[in-house]
Amino acid sequence: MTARSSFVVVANRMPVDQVITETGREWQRSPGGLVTALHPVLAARGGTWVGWAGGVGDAPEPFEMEGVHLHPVPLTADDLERYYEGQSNATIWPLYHDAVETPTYRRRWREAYREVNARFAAAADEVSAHGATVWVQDYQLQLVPAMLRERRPDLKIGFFLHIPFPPIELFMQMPQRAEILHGLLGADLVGFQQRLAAQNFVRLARHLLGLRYSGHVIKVEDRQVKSRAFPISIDTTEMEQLAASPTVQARAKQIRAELGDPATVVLGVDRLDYTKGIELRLKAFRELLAEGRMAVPDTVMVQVATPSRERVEHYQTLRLRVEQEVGRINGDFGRVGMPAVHYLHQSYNRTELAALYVAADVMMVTPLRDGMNLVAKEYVAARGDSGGALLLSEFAGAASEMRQAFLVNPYDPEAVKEVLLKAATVEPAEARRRMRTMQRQLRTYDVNRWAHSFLNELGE
Ligand code: GDG
Repeated sequence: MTARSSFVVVANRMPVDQVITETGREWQRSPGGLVTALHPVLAARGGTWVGWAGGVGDAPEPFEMEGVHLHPVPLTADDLERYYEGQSNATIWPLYHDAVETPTYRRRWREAYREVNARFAAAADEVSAHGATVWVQDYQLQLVPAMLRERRPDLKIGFFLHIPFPPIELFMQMPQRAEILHGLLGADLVGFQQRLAAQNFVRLARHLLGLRYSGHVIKVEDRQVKSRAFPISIDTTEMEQLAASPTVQARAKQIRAELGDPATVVLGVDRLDYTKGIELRLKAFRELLAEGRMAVPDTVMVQVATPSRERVEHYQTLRLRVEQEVGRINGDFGRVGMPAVHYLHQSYNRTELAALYVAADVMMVTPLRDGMNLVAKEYVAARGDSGGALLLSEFAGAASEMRQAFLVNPYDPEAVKEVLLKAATVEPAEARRRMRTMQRQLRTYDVNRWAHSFLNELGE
């Protein structure tokens, strides 16, 4: 008999990873803001997290960890290929990011997406107590709200989209468009990163389904669906404390020394994803070196590109292009023991990431489109010394809040170069002023605040 909870989170991934220890395999809570924010709410209410535990075939039995019930949903190898890599990451992901890569449409992927969403909805139904609040997360599960409401009209259902929501013209390409829209409209509250996205959604409901709306409330039969923006944030205190710790401070110094104590360290930290604008960042750096406006070893670049979605074709070709560009820059401008770009296709722990943030003079965050971009926020929180400069794309959700960053249009190569030079040579007093304003904002609006605003609006 499964325990039923009054608060349930449904997400593609469970917030835990299986690790191998001396005593065998065990589960560990995975790092990340979403988990940190939701854990207290879940623990206080004996809540349940429904999600995929990783791996294919049979799912582990439901278990409990740190006061939270975990309810794994199984995925087969076919599901993984069609629902996850296919429909989620080769259709929806590129389409919702302004189609910066061409989305691929496949009937079999759509069918798998429907089947897997139904499986998640059934699991959420199973663990939800009467009248429970269920919070569904992200683009992999857009059909779940309606599927769940169909089974359980007693539930209060919220949905949050972590990635951008596209303009109507782009959304209309999708073969499954009405089904997805109906799916989302099964929620009582649909949350987005940005106000414009929430507005797009309301207008789309009228355009595609002829639904009436007033302000941010859409009328769906006898119900009301609210569409609002809730910009996500980070656990600001945690990052501030981590970055200020003696271990991180010492490691940051060591990193600078290992880089040859350059005057300027330029940093990029991203999942290796074509939306993140890694190539344009490298090209800007190459051209500045070629024009003699920057020079090695005075300036060096570090690019962490965490491996991501490696079986999806767009990601394989991106990796080739990025590595070719890195090779070209180092071939042209590096010297023995002194590369211009330190490229790291690896995943790091939080301590090392924080040390990189502390070590960097300019943080380049240049996505072509991004729901929010937490790296930008983490960098700012990590700079307790109020040093450093954040170069930020106007197309990241974070740009709406972080107006004191060095904002740039990533599609304009000359602008990227100018702004990079400006950020690298900013007067310390001005850099501090910019940083402090952004830090104040991050301290008030952290990830806890985000979760609570959403849940309040949902009527919790
Ligand atoms: C999606 C949306 C939205 C990166 N490398 C390592 C590592 N990271 C961590 C960062 C940061 C997170 O991963 C990445 O978050 P982002 O927000 O930058 O980007 P997405 O992964 O695309 O996230 C995005 C977000 O959802 C939340 O709503 O902001 O727009 O696309 O926290 O620090 N963490 C560790 N090792 C690494 O090598 N431990």
